[in-house]
Parts: sequence; structure tokens; C-alpha cells
Amino acid sequence: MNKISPQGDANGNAAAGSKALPGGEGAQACVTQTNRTGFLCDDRSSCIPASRVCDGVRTCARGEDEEEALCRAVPQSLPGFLVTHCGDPASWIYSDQVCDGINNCGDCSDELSPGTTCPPCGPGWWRCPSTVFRYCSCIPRSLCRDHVQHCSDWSDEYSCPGPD
Ligand SMILES: [Ca+2]
Ligand SMILES: [Ca+2]
Repeated sequence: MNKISPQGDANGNAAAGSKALPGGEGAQACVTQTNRTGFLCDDRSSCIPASRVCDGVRTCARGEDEEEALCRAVPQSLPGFLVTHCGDPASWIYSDQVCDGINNCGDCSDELSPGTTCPPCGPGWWRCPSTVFRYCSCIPRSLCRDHVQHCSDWSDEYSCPGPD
């Protein structure tokens, strides 16, 4: 659990002081320490990553992230700020899974344009066209120089300096 910096939601409503977002059952938008979309627990100080809501584990101290009202018809029962739709509108991911390097949508629309514009690969990642379904245009550097091809141009084995 991370400390929060309270933020407004996508509609520009301030989180601080307001008890409920539209359709939100008291839920609040917040931003985690790693700058990802989060869910503000009832203690109003714990900001948990969006993908910890309705994952079957009580992440907030009092378990409000697993309440039945929130989780009974995911994603419709979730507040909109927790949900991002993929290139295929029938598919969705939690908002903290956008630009995290992992191919959550299955078609990389959460990691690549035109679906999403992500910043360059972060530290710990190597940029290349991935051959592995799990990644899109960045692979973890831990996969560099491991004698297994992970980039279609083989740059993980020949150009990448190695893990970190
Ligand atoms: Ca949880
Ligand atoms: Ca992702």
C-alpha cells in the first residue's frame, strides 16, 4: 500500500472532501507512489493500485476494495476511473495496467500507439519488437543475454548490455 497524493478524477472533480464519485459507491481516485491510477481506501490515506480492486484479496485494511457492491458485476460495477478499454472495446484492463510494459490487452493496445502513447521504455527495460506475447515494445533487461531470443531483431542477445 502506498501513501496517496489526492487527485481529481477524470472529470476534474477533486477527490479530497468528496465522499462519492458518480457510480463509485464511496470510491475515490488517487495516484499511487509509482504514479499509477489507484483506489483510495476508507482510511483516506492508503492508495492501492487499481488492479488490486476486486482481485479476491482484501487489500484495504477493512476490505472495502472487495465489497460486493463494487465487485458483483466487474467491470460495470467498478468506478470508471479504474477501467480502461482496449482496442477491442469488448476487452478491458485496470487503468494501472496502461503503459506498464505488459501486454494486458492481448493486442498491445495498452502499450502501443495508436491505442496508447506510452513514454519510452523505463529503466530496467530494453526497447525492441518483442517476440514474446507477454510484452510489446519493451522487454525486461533480465531477459537480455540469457541465450534466448526475445526480440525479433535479436538485439536482446547482441546489443543489450545485459541486465541493468
Ligand atoms: Ca484486493
Ligand atoms: Ca499493460
